[in-house]
Amino acid sequence: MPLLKTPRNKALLVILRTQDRSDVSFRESYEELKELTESALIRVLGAIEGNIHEPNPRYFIREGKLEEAKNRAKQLTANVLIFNVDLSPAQARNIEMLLKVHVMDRTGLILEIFGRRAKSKEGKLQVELAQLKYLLPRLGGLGKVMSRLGGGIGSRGPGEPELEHDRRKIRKRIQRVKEELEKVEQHRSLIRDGRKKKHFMTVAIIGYTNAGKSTLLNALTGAEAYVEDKLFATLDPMTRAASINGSTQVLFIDTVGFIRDLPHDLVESFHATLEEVRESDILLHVLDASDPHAEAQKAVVEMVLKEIDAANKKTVLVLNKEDLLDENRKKFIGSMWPAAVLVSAKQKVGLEALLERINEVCGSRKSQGKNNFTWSRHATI
Ligand SMILES: Nc1nc2c(ncn2[C@@H]2O[C@H](COP(=O)(O)OP(=O)(O)OP(=O)(O)O)[C@@H](O)[C@H]2O)c(=O)[nH]1
Ligand SMILES: [Mg+2]
Repeated sequence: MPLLKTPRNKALLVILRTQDRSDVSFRESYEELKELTESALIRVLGAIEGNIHEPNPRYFIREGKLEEAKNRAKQLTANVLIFNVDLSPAQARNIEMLLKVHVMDRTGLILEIFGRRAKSKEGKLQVELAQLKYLLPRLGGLGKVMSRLGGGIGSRGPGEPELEHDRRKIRKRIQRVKEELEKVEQHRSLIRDGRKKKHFMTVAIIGYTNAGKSTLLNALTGAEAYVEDKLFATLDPMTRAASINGSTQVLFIDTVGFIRDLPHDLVESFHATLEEVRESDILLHVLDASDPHAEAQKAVVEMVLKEIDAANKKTVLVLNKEDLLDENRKKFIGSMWPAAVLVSAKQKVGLEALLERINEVCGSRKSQGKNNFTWSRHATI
């Protein structure tokens, strides 16, 4: 059976430590890749690890590691190797050819999750653009990461004329998707102008994936945004209103989560969504305070904000999942981030203090003190 048609639902993870990411431990990489893999609904059967001093141009890993991967995959009956690094299109192709097993890299895996999650027209277009850009240089391998996309693109054999035909088709489609996305952006920009005229305050909820952004949106506004203990549960931004002190109308915008080492192309594809972040009055940076890697995750989010020109916005740091913290951890994070607001979005704890802080930071209305501070969900807009 050609590899293209075989399933990719049982994975052997290949965890590599490279020179430029020597700060990330095997354990951390393994846990992240496992979560990503499971979020893509692929089962993890096992993992192998290796240190890479200098990537092999042909296969990224050396012969010995290839042999080990082959044997473990066979022994576990894995049908896909998932790498925690990004491979060049040729490297992925070469490994597939040699080992006769599907190969996915970290970006391919993230795109796979995005593809499953996007629901709105805009979300789907953004994901399709990212997938097409990823797919273009990868045509010609045995397995096509996104073969189900683009109306059968890549479903034929790897002959050169056919490949050229597919490439042309993809380039055309990229152009079309970009044009459609431009229309979406224009539409969004009109909506934003309308909000500005009505003096709404817009608050973008941003943060690392799985930090609890959608849970917080739901808690603050009574919305019913999709919440799940998986990475990238949210792909489509949702906007909901609440009012503070009966008058200040606030629009909260939920956004796609960030993750470290997101390829630039991928960030670019979410331009329309990220524009909402850039144009908002204030950012709520939600951090999972119970995660041992919270500090590193905060740094990643700040880096992405820089990349999208939103680093200088007024920001309130929200330390979420308070209910999971013991007293020691609370003290520790309290001293580390004294200006942050501690909440539990799930238990709806600390929300009034958070809204008061938002009100203060925006300076739109003088805070009236805790006792007579009110907010209502589902404000009419
Ligand atoms: N214990 C606890 N769990 C929480 C809290 N807030 C969110 N969670 C859980 O964390 C997981 C992720 O929550 P989401 O709201 O989907 O997180 P998100 O930041 O929107 O995630 P993405 O959309 O995937 O980026 C879910 O299982 C939530 O139930 C909290 O305050 N306490
Ligand atoms: Mg979410």
